[in-house]
Amino acid sequence: MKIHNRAIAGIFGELADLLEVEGANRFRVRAYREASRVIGGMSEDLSELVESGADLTELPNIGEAIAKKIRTIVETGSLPQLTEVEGRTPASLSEMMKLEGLGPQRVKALHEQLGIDTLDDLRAAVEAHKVRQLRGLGQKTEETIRKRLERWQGQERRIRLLDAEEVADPLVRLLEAIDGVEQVTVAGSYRRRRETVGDLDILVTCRRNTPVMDRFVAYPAVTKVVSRGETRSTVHLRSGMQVDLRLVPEASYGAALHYFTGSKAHNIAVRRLGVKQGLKINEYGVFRGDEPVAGRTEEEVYASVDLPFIPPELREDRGEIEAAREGKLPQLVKLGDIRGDLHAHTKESDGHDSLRAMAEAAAERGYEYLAITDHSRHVTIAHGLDEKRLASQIEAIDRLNEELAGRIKILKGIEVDILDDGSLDLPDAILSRLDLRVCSVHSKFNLSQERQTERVLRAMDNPLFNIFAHPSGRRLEERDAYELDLERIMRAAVDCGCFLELNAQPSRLDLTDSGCRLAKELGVKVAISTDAHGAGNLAAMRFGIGQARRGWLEAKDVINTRPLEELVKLLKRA
Ligand code: DGT
Ligand code: CA
Ligand code: CA
Ligand code: ZN
Repeated sequence: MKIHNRAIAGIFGELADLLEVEGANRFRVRAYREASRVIGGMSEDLSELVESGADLTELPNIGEAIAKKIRTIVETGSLPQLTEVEGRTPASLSEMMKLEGLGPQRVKALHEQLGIDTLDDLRAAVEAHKVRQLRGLGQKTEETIRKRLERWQGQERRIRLLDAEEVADPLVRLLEAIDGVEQVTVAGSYRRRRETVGDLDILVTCRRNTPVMDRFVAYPAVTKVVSRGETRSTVHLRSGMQVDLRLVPEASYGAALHYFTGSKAHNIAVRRLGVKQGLKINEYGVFRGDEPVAGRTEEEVYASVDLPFIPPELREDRGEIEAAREGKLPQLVKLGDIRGDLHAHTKESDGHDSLRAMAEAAAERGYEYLAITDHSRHVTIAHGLDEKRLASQIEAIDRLNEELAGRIKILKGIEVDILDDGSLDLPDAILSRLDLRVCSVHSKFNLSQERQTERVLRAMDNPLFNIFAHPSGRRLEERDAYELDLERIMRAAVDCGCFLELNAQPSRLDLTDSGCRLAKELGVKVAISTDAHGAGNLAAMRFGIGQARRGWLEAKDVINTRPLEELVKLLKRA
């Protein structure tokens, strides 16, 4: 496993922030911040570039000194300079900087002029109206800070699955590298592929006297050791994430994995089945009296209550146990079932890569087809395409298809805006020259449910409408879904032969899991699409697959598991 670009960018960003609080040379601070920005926006994988020995100074704004730091990060997973500054600054200052609206400048002023080091200090200063007295802050900022403090405290903080992966990957890699460690598994909501996770639950099996706990609490990203024991420890990481680590004996591994994968509701239901058969099921094993009867594998645990293995994504006590008992578990869709991606952008609108680069990347993933669906003209900030530009893209795709014949088929598409009145943003004449139209709402999110639903239904009346993209418009932890009667939309989609998108971007993931289930129940087929804005981003498909599995979808429920010929037929409504 390798360190992701975003994690590397995060390290430079953190370094810039902390140095700025310290009052370091502003050119240095700017250089690190710039590096963070460049790395965050790159589509190539930086770890791979380092491993292939590429010259990193060819990247914009990356000089020799920063290139060297990048290599250190890729090789060791951390950066000594950051660890050093972190050692000099209280961890609570970094925590304070994560509060929206409080950048390094403000944290520095609060720290130097009011001696504020923690969120608690900050709260006290806000209460005492001291913050408004600082130069450049004032009463309004103080009020904003108060509100944000309240929100910060009130809500259960969850992080998106992608961010959790980026925290988990290097940690798992470090644990696996310890001599004597056998298995490392991230259980909990992470393994169930929930769209957000509260904390990480890691299970480790190892030989006797392996110093797992020592190494775990000494991990450089740990900011606080909450508890430390022989078989269980809990820490907080710099990212704000809590991690629980448990050492479990081989003989209990399956039982522990089952228990800590959850969900709690699923566990309770399984335990209840056990009780009926005179069995006690817990994280140590399955017992009849004091006699252990199972526990080494999860399959054993399920078999002890006469159930087949239930995939983690289904374990929410939403009918999976009944289905398992009746032999009616769904054959969940897998990444390997996917034959292509039906929503992707290029540089023509707001993507980062060329048509050719996107095509190559899709071919490398083994796809049979890729639909290019840039934005339409209404989305001006994304340089949406008008008729003329779309016409030349159509020609470019035709030429590329001749060249790539036999490797991959590029489908001509568009992500066309659904306008306020339910019409589509481009004339039928040009839309009808395309292989498919992905349609979406990018404006007027605040309409009433009735009007928003009517707007989409009207758009679906156009026989050129194929796929309703990111059908809720939400952004996880950022923007709520708009009001929409999804069930009505789905019923109409069945009638007119349209499809709904499950957008695989880790901050979107709409349809939700229950949305997928509703779609299946009503008979609407789903397109799992990445909406990739760069070649590397096609890999987001795994998040869509996770969500689809949570929604009980099978390959037959998903249109982009179909061979090209079948797909093309599905896309012809009339
Ligand atoms: P999260 O972290 O909020 O995203 O969700 P989970 O599911 O990872 O929950 P977490 O971390 O509190 O606990 C991990 C698993 O441990 C959970 O999925 C099931 C199991 N577990 C925790 N507490 C209980 C409990 O009181 N009873 C049972 N049966 N299982 C529990
Ligand atoms: Ca958890
Ligand atoms: Ca936990
Ligand atoms: Zn898009």
